[in-house]
Amino acid sequence: MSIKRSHSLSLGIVGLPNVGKSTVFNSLTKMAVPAQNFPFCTIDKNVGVVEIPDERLKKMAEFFKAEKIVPSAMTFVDIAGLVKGASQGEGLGNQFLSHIREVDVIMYMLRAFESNTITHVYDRVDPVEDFDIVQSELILKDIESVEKKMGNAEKMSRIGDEGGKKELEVLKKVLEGLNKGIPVVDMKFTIEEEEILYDMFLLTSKRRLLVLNCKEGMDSEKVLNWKEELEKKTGDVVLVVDVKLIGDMAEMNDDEISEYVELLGSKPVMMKDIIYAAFDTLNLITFYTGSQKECNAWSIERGATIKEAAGVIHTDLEQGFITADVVNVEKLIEVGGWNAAKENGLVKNQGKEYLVQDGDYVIILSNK
Ligand SMILES: Nc1nc2c(ncn2[C@@H]2O[C@H](COP(=O)(O)OP(=O)(O)OP(=O)(O)O)[C@@H](O)[C@H]2O)c(=O)[nH]1
Ligand SMILES: [Mg+2]
Repeated sequence: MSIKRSHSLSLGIVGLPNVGKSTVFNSLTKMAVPAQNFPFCTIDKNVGVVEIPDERLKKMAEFFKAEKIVPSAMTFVDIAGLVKGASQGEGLGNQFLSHIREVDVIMYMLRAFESNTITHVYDRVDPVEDFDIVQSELILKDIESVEKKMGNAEKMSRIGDEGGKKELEVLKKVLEGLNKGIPVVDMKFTIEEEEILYDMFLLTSKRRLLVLNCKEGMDSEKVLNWKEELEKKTGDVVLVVDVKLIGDMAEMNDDEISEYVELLGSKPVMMKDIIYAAFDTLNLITFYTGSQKECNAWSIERGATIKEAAGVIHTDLEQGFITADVVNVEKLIEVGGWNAAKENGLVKNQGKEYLVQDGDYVIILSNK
């Protein structure tokens, strides 16, 4: 059995109240490109889809003079702030946790900025402890879900069901770890166990991305210490972001942004950097298809085969997969198109085991 390779990209934002979650979310709404296929569409107040900025796709579409451009998309989910005891129903957050069950990445928004006017629920600034509080709530919620599932798995295994037995074993292992305060993502599993876990949608089984919400002029040594401590604790990427600035920049046009960046003297982390970081956290790469009619960008996990990539485009293409012609999209444009790329020996014919590379432009031959 192979690992399921997700090609969708969705991110849920968690954190204490008043830390900047909605500020990030709202600035996304301003990234809308209404004429495109993936404008920011608000599915409901707290779910939005935005296209992934992609320079290669832009160049490719210009080259082909494409009538239609279809970028990869990323779904963002904003939930209400969590507080200690949220998993037991404290505060508002608990009821929204179910909204992030199915996301791929969880972004922890951690407040590092001080403010007299914006209340901190615990009256102090400590992003490291805040991370622990929020993660503990997710762990407690997972314990609840695992215990619920165990009842059913026990019944199944008692009547001799093999699947039930295996599930019960995994659940026991997970519960033991969770009870020690270990998030599922930091536990070790076999591929078979991972398969079973995949469908359980546990909150702490998701990859993490950490954002330290700082503000211009803060004590940079303090920020760096927090960043290092969090990196050590989690092994994850920790972005230092001025969320409020991102919010303000969402109101500016490109010229104003360039002017502002010049004024700052250094390039701040922008919304698209957060999107790319999420992309990297999931270990995704982008491949391309298309021509004059339509240019598409697709995302898939690094290490996927061309046959699996075909399945991202259409299940029929995967089932009927015969072979694929592959060339790096930038080289394709550089040499002046398909025929020139072929003449220059840049197009390689690949079988189903070929591992897709970031930036591959592919033409798939399928008998379905
Ligand atoms: N000074 C400062 N204020 C910020 C920053 N980020 C957000 N804020 C302000 O903090 C307040 C709360 O921000 P939100 O983005 O609504 O916070 P939230 O995490 O969504 O809060 P809940 O939805 O209540 O959980 C707003 O008034 C923001 O303008 C920041 O980096 N610096
Ligand atoms: Mg909010």
